[in-house]
Amino acid sequence: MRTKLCDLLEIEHPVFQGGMAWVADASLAAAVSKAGGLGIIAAANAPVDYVRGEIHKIRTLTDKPFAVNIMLMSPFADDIAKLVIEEKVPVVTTGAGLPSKYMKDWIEAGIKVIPVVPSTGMAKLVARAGATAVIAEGGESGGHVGELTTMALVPQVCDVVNIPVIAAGGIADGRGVAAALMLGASGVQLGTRFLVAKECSIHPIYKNKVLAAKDIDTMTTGKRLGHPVRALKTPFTRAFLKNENDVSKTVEELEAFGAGALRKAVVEGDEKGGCFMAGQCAGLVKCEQSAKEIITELMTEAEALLAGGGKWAK
Ligand code: TUI
Repeated sequence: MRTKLCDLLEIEHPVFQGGMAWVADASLAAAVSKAGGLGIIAAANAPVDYVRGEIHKIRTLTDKPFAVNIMLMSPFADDIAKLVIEEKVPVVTTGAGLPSKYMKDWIEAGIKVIPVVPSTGMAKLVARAGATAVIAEGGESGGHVGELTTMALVPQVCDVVNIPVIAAGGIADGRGVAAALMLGASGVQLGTRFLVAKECSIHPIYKNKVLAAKDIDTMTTGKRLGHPVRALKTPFTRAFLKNENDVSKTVEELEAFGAGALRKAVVEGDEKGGCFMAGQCAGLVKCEQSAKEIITELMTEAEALLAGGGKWAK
């Protein structure tokens, strides 16, 4: 299945792999890009040398297009913003903030800029600033989430911008892909499904938790900090919520409690202290597959559903 997004980015399938912090490295991104989607390296909170290394690595693995995701709350965001220009990264996605101050330089450098937007207001703003496309991410997704749901957000964003919209949040199979295209999206971004890709090197305990998760097994914490995060319900998330509801705990204490918890989940598989970020669609994720198998299955299922209705896909 091809959409205008495929021509714009020179990819075969309109599928992005989310730029998941601590998870989305060059190996996973290369596997997705080789399979015809857009692989994304997460800069997350990592320093510039790590991200440079991953960019160099992906170039040894594939000559297909890829992206770097810049987490705008990172203390290194300014350095990574310069790095992507130096390294001539073809596509940049952003999350957890407004990328306005960087966009002019990126666009002048020929970088395609695709910000995650949680609202129509932000979508209009980045479109006016020259974004190539926007990712409309609903609060069903894992990690740092906005308020609106994918179902409500995607068509409203499609109505206010003239650039392609990529739907994210709650999509894990071909039904989600087909639905997103019917809402007006030109592509999809999936995180949770790619957590269990064979080429995804997170701890096996993390993968097993995602595979075992049911519909109601995620929750959000961190509203009081201004950046709610969705993760699997574990001793960590329950303890975090308890602290959050305890008015005697300061914001600094809460931040300190959460620090390092994602790394503990991804690297150590720490069932007690780890924060296992995942989306509400974890219950749809049933088995480990290669990135190629995931993308092929998504496209085959969506095409079958859209046969007949496919004429509406943009
Ligand atoms: O960024 C994400 N997901 C993430 S980032 C992350 S790392 C992290 N860890 C702990 C605490 C906080 C972050 C884990 N998952 N998704 C994209 C996304 N962007 N979702 C929501 C937004 C967003 C929110 C507000 C984008 C822009 C925005 O602008 C508001 C403003 O005024 O800056």
